[in-house]
Amino acid sequence: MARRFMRFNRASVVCSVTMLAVLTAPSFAVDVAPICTPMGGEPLQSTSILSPISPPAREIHSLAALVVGVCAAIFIVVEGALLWAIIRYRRRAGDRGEPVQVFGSNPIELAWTVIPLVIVFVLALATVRTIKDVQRTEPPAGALTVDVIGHQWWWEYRIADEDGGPPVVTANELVVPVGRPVWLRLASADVIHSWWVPALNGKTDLVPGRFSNTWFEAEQPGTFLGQCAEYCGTQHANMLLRVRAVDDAQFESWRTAQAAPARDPASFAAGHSIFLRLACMNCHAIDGSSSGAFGPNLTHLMSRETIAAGMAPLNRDTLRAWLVDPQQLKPGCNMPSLQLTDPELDALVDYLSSLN
Ligand code: HEC
Ligand SMILES: [Cu+2]
Repeated sequence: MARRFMRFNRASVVCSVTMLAVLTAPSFAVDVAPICTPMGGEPLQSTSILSPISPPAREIHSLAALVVGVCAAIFIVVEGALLWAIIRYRRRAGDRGEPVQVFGSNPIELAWTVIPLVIVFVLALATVRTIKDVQRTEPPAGALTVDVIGHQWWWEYRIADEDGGPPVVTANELVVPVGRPVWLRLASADVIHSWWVPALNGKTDLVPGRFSNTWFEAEQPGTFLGQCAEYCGTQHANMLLRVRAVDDAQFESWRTAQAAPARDPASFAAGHSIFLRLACMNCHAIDGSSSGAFGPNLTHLMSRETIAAGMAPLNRDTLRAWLVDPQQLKPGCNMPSLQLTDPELDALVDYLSSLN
């Protein structure tokens, strides 16, 4: 009898330890394999929520640490008391009959009512405070305003011009100045998407028919990766995010280059005329040539590091492969194969890769 109880005790210890291990196994870091190292050679940041470099991301991280810490303390106290009781009061050889029966204890009842109440109250206050800071309703002072439009399966960015000029329009890769707040106004062109760059901020949904806001401030230079975080169709997993934080001077020169007119097509007349002759121009804008808005703006295509929302590094080879058949690289995406001939492909690639 006694030996059987000992065995039961050992089993419960093994059970508890296994449970502890499973429950605390790190399930935070969702790593997206970086397919392309940044142009500037700056560090490529991981997509872990454990390395925040922006105030809202840091606040979310601290709140998570507080909640996990409190829960871990509760777990240790409760599980410790349980183990202690199991071992201390186990049935020993010679024990006969029922142990002493105890009914009710005001101090204990009070303790396990009041302590959880206080804990819940503290966690609720900390959460409300974090939500208030993270979900601002007004842009932070001096913020750069950027409109983000989610499309199946790519991101459109419109960076406002403080001097009232037209916004800079680009796709998939956002460049921002280090140390300046960025105010995002998010909208969707089709279904619900979610903008999530874990190092910068929590997830913000882009809901058709309404605008949402969020903000971040990159405190270090770097390329920060993210991922659409709301299932939005076939290529949801390949709707990647890339935010490059650079110093003020680099940002201004990037912005000036993006605002400049597209490269004069004169020296690439063949490719340019194919672009205008085929359906390309209905879906894509190139300043001065076309204004399609269904697909990414190609005015300064080659200033980007990747193609098709982060799927592959952008270069002549991937560009050509994309034009041969977008469905090969990104099955189900909203660009059809236009069945181009080899000379047409060559001419188009020459023209498009001049757009820097
Ligand atoms: C029916 C609309 C449509 C037509 C026609 C079309 N495209 Fe696209 N294109 C898209 C969409 C949508 C994407 C974004 C695909 C994605 O990433 O999911 C895209 C992506 C691209 C990209 C990659 C852009 C980037 O930054 O990742 C290039 C380059 C491109 N198209 C060139 C062309 C050319 C050249 C033509 C004509 C031969 C053409 N497209 C015809 C809709 C179209
Ligand atoms: Cu999406």
